[in-house]
Amino acid sequence: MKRFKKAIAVMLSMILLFAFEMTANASENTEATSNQAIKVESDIQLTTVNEDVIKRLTRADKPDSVTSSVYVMQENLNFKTPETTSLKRESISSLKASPMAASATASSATYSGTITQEGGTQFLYPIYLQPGELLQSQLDGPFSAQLDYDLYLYEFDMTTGDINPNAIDASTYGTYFNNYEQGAASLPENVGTRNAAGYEKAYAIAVHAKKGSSINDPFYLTVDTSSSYDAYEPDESAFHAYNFTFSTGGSSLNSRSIHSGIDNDWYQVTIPASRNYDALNVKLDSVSDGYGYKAEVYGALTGNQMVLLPQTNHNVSLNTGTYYVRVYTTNQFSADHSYALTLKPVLRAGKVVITGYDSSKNGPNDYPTYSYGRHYRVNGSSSFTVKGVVTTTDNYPVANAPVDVTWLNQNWTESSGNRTRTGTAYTDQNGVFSVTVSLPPSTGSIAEYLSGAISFTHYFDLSGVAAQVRGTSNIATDVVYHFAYSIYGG
Ligand SMILES: [Ca+2]
Ligand SMILES: [Ca+2]
Repeated sequence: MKRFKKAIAVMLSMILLFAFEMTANASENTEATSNQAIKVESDIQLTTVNEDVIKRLTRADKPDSVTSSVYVMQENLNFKTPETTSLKRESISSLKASPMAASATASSATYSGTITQEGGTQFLYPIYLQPGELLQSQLDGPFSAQLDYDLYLYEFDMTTGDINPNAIDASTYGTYFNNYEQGAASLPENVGTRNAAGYEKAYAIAVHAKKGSSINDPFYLTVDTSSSYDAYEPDESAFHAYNFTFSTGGSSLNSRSIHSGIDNDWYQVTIPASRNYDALNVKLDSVSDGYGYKAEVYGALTGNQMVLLPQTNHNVSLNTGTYYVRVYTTNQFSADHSYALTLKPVLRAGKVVITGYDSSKNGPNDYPTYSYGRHYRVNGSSSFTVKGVVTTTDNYPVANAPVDVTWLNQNWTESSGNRTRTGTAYTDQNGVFSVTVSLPPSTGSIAEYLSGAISFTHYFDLSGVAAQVRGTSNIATDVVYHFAYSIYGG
C-alpha cells in the first residue's frame, strides 16, 4: 500500500510538473527543466561580493585594439610651411567652471581654422606652460564623415623658434559619427602634457588633415592650461587609457577629477571570453551627474574609429574584447570634486532555487511527512510566500533579476478561478526574491489517515510551485501540500 502511494506521489509530481510547464512556461524551452528534481531544501553557499574601491591605476600598455602613431610617429608633417600664419580665435565657451574651482589658475581659448589640402597642417604656437602646469587641447570637427583630421602636440624651442619634430602626444582616431545628446559627431581628438621641468616651457599644437580637406568645414581647437588637476593627468585619449579591473561585485574609483572643460579621462576594460555577465553597469555619482559629467563606453574599429556603445539604464552590452570608458563633462567642471566611477558586471542568471516558504496560517516550518513525502504545507485561503535565490552558475548572487512565481492546484478547473496564482518580484542585492500570493481553498481531494493515540484524517491537495527567472530557462519547481481540513478519527 505504501509503495503504491509513493508511486502515485511520483506520478502526481510528474503531472504537476508537466502542468506547470504547460502553464507557467509555455513559451520557454522546457526540455532542460522537465527533469529537474523536486526538492525543497538547498544549501547554496553565496559568495559575498562587496563592491571594492580601486586605490591605484596602472597605465594600460600599448592597447591591443587601438593602434597609434603615438608610439611610432610616422606622420611626416611639414614644419616649414604652415598653411596660414594664424588661427582665428573663437569665443565659444559653453562650459563653465564650478565656483569651487576658481582658486586655481586656468585659462582656456578656442580657435577655428580650415585646411585647404589633404596632408596639410595648421599650427598653433607658442603655448607657454609654467612648471607643474598641465596643457590640454581638443580638436572638434570638421563635422564631415568624409574628412579625418588628427591632433599632435610638440615641444617648441623658445630660443631657436623651432618645433621639436618628435610629437610628445598625438590623437589619431578615425572619423566615426556617433549620436551624442549634443548632436552627431566623431569623438574629438584630445592631447595633453604636463610641464614636469622646473622652468617655463613652450609647446606647439598641430592639426593635420589625414584624409581630405575643406575650406568650408572648419575645425575647432580648444587649448586649456591648468595648475590644479589630479595625479593621473594627462590621459586625454584612449591611447593613454588606464587599466580598470573590476571585480564580480563591481569596482569603483573616486580619486580623480574633471578639472577643465576639455578634460577627458580614459579607462580600458577587458572583457574575457569566460565570464558570468553580458553587460556592464557604468555609473557616476549623483553630484557628477548633476555637473553634466558623462561616462561613455567605446569600442574601437579598424583605423581607430571609436564607436559609442548604447546604454540602457547605464547598462552596456559587451562581448569578449577590449573597451574604453571615457569620463568628461558636458557642463560644469571642478578640480575639487572627485568623481566616483563604478563599473559593475550585470551578472547572468544561471540558476534559481526555492529556499523556503511562509504563510500567515502555517508559518515557515510546517513540513509534514505525508505518504507523498516531506513537503511544505500551506492552508487553503491563506497567504503563501515563496522565497528563493537567483545566482550565476558559479554561485554569485544575481541582483535585479525578475522572477515569476506560479502556484498551481490542478484539482481546480480553469474556470473556477482557483487553479493558479501568480506573482513577480525582483531579486535584491543578495539575489534573494520573495513572492506572496493569496491562495484559494483546497478541494481536499486526498484523504490521509494518521493513526496514533488520537487518530486523524487529513484532507489536502497536492499543489505545485514554479519560480522562473523571466526570459531565461532557469526554473525551480516544488510540490506543496494544499491543506483543507482535518477530522478526528476517520
Ligand atoms: Ca582623426
Ligand atoms: Ca584627463
